[in-house]
Amino acid sequence: MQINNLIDLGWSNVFQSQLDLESLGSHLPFRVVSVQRNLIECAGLDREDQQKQLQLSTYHWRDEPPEGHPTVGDWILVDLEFQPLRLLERNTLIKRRGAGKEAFVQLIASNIDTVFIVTSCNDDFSINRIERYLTIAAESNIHCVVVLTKTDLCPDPTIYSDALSQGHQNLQVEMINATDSTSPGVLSNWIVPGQTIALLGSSGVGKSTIINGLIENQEQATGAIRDSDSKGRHTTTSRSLHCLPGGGLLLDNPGMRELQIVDSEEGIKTTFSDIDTLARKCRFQDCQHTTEPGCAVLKEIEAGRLEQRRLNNYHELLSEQARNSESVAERRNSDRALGRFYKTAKKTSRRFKSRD
Ligand SMILES: Nc1nc2c(ncn2[C@@H]2O[C@H](COP(=O)(O)OP(=O)(O)OP(=O)(O)O)[C@@H](O)[C@H]2O)c(=O)[nH]1
Ligand SMILES: [Mg+2]
Ligand SMILES: [Zn+2]
Repeated sequence: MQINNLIDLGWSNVFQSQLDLESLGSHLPFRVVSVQRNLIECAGLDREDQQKQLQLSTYHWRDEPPEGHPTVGDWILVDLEFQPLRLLERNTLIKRRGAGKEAFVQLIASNIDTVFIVTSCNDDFSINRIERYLTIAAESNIHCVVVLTKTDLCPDPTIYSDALSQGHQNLQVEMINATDSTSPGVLSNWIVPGQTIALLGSSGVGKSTIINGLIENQEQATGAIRDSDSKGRHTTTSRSLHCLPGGGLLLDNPGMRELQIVDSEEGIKTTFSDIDTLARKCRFQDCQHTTEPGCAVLKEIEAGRLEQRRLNNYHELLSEQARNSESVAERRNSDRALGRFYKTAKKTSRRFKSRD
């Protein structure tokens, strides 16, 4: 990663304005470029404005709730000895409910300006899943572009783009062969110097191949998919940020098996704004748009102007959102109570020790 100034790393007024006069002389901002287990890899400039890589331990944030932990894309303020002080407030945040039985929020990336939703012209393609990604990004007002890969392996890739344009007229879609060095060039239109783009999508769709093509280097390992079901083999195992030669940053992500939404009420409203607007015209205020008379949403479906699939996915995401947000809120409360318990226990033990 070669940088000459902080703007190359995505620094902007949004972050600058969070520094007070004291911080300006004695603190340095570093951007998180990868997080692996307990190690945070950061990039920034030292006092002499020389490029510097920094490795920090996550220990500093041990008492913070999950959302207070550094994630890729964050800005961390350090002192002149390069010791961590605090995280700067995030401009945007992409998160999901972590996989597994335990309810917890998993941070995917922060301070992202654009998301490339990458999917290939094969069995991976799913509009329902694309709407999930759109919802997660919309929750943070992040602009999305759908990137359809493997157009070279598909006799008629327009089938996929046509399917997408139904009900998503304003969605920007790019079609590429990521293995052809000239093809990812069309994505350059979306890459603005100083801005950060996250590539999200299932394993094997070509995220790392796109990154290698755009940075003109084989920085990221890529791996073949299974022929039987077009599924990838989870070649990329951790998130990492990469600088492009012409400016702009790309964030590679491991393919996600499951993308459960959480805290995404606004994201659903934005992604399904057509249904949300129609719902206001339903006869009953609490209309569920299933069988109710006078339902404006069902009327649109009957008229062929709204897909039943889209309504089903809307319902599915709404109930998932309610379920996950509730269980995560319960978990947050019990974590807080546990935190209070430990603090009190620590204080009591200190009091007893000082009496000994
Ligand atoms: N023919 C063709 N092959 C592609 C294209 N994009 C990616 N591939 C191939 O698909 C396989 C998977 O690509 P990767 O870039 O590793 O996929 P990924 O999305 O990074 O996968 P994970 O790291 O597992 O999440 C590799 O063998 C690539 O060469 C494309 O547009 N056309
Ligand atoms: Mg990869
Ligand atoms: Zn209705």
